[in-house]
Amino acid sequence: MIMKALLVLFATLALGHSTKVRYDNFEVYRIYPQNEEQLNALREIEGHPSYSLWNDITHINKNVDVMVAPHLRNQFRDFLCGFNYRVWIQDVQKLIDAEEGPSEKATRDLNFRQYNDLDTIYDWMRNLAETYPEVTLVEGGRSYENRPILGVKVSFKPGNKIVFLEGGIHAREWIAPATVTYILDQLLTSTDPAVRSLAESRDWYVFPLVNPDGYEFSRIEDRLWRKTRKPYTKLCFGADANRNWGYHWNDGGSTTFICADTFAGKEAFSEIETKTLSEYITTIADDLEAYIGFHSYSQFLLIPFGHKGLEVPANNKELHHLGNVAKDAIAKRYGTEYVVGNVPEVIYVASGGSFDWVLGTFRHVKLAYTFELRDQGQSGFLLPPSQIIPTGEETLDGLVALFKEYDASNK
Ligand code: 0X9
Ligand code: ZN
Repeated sequence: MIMKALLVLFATLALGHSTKVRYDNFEVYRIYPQNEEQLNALREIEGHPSYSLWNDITHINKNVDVMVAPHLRNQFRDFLCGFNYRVWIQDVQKLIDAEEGPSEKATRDLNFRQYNDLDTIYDWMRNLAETYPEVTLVEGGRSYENRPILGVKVSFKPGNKIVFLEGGIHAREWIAPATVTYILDQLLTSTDPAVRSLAESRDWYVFPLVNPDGYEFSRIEDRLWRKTRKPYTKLCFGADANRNWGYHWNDGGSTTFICADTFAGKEAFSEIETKTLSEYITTIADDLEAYIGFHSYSQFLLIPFGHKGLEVPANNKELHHLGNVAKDAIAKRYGTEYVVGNVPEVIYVASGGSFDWVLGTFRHVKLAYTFELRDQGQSGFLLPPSQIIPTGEETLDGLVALFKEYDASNK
């Protein structure tokens, strides 16, 4: 988006020579709008080239997180006069730097104390396929820059239904691929009987990085990149890969403004990533029981649908019940609090998401969820790597409980 392009330009110029975007002294404000007037004033930020919204402006008393460049600090604080707000993150770059430990390449064991790059994750997956007879490597599609969308199929026995795990559709949400790989690792190696029984009861199709170009770009160039990477103009790249799917495409909560972070694409499936992945999903759809996507941040467990008009799944009540079972299991381990509900009621209208298309197209799919993983904004997209394992543990607890309850009530 223009906003992003200008921010990037500013941040790059500030550094002088390197091409990597820096966010030194960028602040994130958490603002609580208290009336309609304040909500409308905040909406001005949405279209403003120099501010970056980290979440959406929805309703009164719902926090809005805004990243502000240092040269705009005084102007922005003047604007905030009369608002209820806090400086939530004081220096975005500091959090980015804190994420980068000494990076270790691994093929046998993935290091879950760091965020791994694409090659490391893909090498590890290839290695799993060579190590475990239950694991097969699958290609779910291709990216604009011609990377594979790599997945693994884990199958302990024939005749199982399929659970699809999707991570990394939004590039900057690094905890998503980290959590998906953690869960995959546990499905293969855990000796906990509850995890073993879950692992063996389904076939798992696990795709940690469905937006590989975006992920690499967020590692190498701009940590806060969200979209895919196809060039649309000289300044604006990519579409929101979670607004580009073909069920109620561009029907609320997305835009046709090319430069925006929620750009829906030129048409449904205009992005090769969503097109090829949707074609792949179609080939396994007959046996698909569950489609679960992983994002960050906010600690929400979301239920379809995201488009305008409040359509809900046929088994909406069951999805809420199972979601609440997962929520309780998650809270049990470290006290992490989730909110469960349909997309528009919990966050905002957002159409063209992957799980909307999966459920809208394949009505026999029983379970569709999106996890918005840790945290609640303390670090936002820049979750410290020390939280990868706890996030993985609690999220797996949630899945174990959810499927156990589902199986008990569907005997
Ligand atoms: O806006 C999104 O795509 C997700 N939130 S995020 O902050 N990670 O960008 C919510 C996705 C859920 N909505 C639909 N799938 N419709
Ligand atoms: Zn996301």
